[in-house]
Amino acid sequence: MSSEVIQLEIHDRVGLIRIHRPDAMNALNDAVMNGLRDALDQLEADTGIGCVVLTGSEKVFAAGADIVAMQNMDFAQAYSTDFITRNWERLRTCRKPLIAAVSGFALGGGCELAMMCDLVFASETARFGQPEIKIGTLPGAGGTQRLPRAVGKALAMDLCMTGRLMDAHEALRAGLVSRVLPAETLLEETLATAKKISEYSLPALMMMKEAVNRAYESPLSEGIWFERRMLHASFALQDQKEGMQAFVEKRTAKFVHR
Ligand code: CO8
Repeated sequence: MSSEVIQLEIHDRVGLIRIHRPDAMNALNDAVMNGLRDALDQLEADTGIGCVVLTGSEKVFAAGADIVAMQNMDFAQAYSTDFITRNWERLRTCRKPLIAAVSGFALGGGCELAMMCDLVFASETARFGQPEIKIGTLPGAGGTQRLPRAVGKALAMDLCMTGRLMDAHEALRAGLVSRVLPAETLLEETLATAKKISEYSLPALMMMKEAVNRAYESPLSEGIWFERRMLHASFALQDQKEGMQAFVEKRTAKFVHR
C-alpha cells in the first residue's frame, strides 16, 4: 500500500513509512493521517514486520497540522468529527516498535507525531517546536502532555509559550531524542537499528513496549506490577526458551516471534 502522500517500503522485517507532501512542508491533513493509519494497519497485520520507521524528507519531517485545512473549522465540526482523535491516535496504538527518523522541521503536529513514536533519532539539521501559540492556538495532538513528560515542565513551557524551536543537540540534552546523526546517514543508520530490533523476539518487544509505556500512565507500584506480570508471561514464549538456550550454548539465537 502506498498513497500519494504516504510512501511505504519494506526492508526485510522493517516497514518504512515516508510522509511525502513536499509542496506543503509535509503538513498533516486527512490524506496524510488516513494514509499513515492505513499503512500502520497493514504493517501491524503483517507477521513478517518487526519494526516500523516513520520519516519525512531531508528538509522536513512535518511542519504540523495543515493550517489551511483547519483554519475555518468551527467547534461543532471539530467535535463531531473527532478532529485529531479519529486518525492521529492510530500511531499511539501501534503495538510494534516505532522509530521516528527526524530531519529538518518537526513542528506542532510534526513534533507530536515524533513524540508518539518509541524512539526518536534526529539528524543534525532537525528542529523541534510547538509553535501553535504563534497561530493563536495550542498543541492539540498530545504536545502539552508528552513534551513535559519528555523534557520536563520548565522546558516544555518555554517551548510552548514562546513558540521557539529547539535544535537537535538541545533535544538530545533534554531527552526528547536518543541519537543525533549526520543528515546524510540518518535514514541508513535508523534502518540498521530498526533491522537489529526487528530480529529480536517480536512478542518480547511488544510486552516491553507496553511495560515501558505504563511508566507514563500509572504509579510506580502499578508499573512494576505490570512489568513483573509481563516478565512472568514471557516464560511462555518459545523465543524465551530459544534465547536463553542459545546463550547457554554460546550461539546466536534464532527467534521465531512466538
Ligand atoms: N500547514 C499548511 N501549509 C503549510 C504548513 C502547515 N503547517 N507549513 C508550511 N506550509 C506550506 C506553506 O504555506 C507554503 O505553501 P505555499 O508554497 O503554497 O505558500 C509551503 O508549505 C512552504 O512553506 P514556507 O514557504 O513557509 O517555507 P519556509 O521554509 O519559509 O518555512 C516553516 C518553513 C518554518 C516550517 C514554516 O512553513 C512554518 O512556520 N510552518 C508552520 C509551522 C506551524 O505553525 N506548525 C504548527 C501547526 S498547528 C499544529 O500542528 C497543531 C497540531 C494539533 C492540532 C491542534 C489543532 C488546534
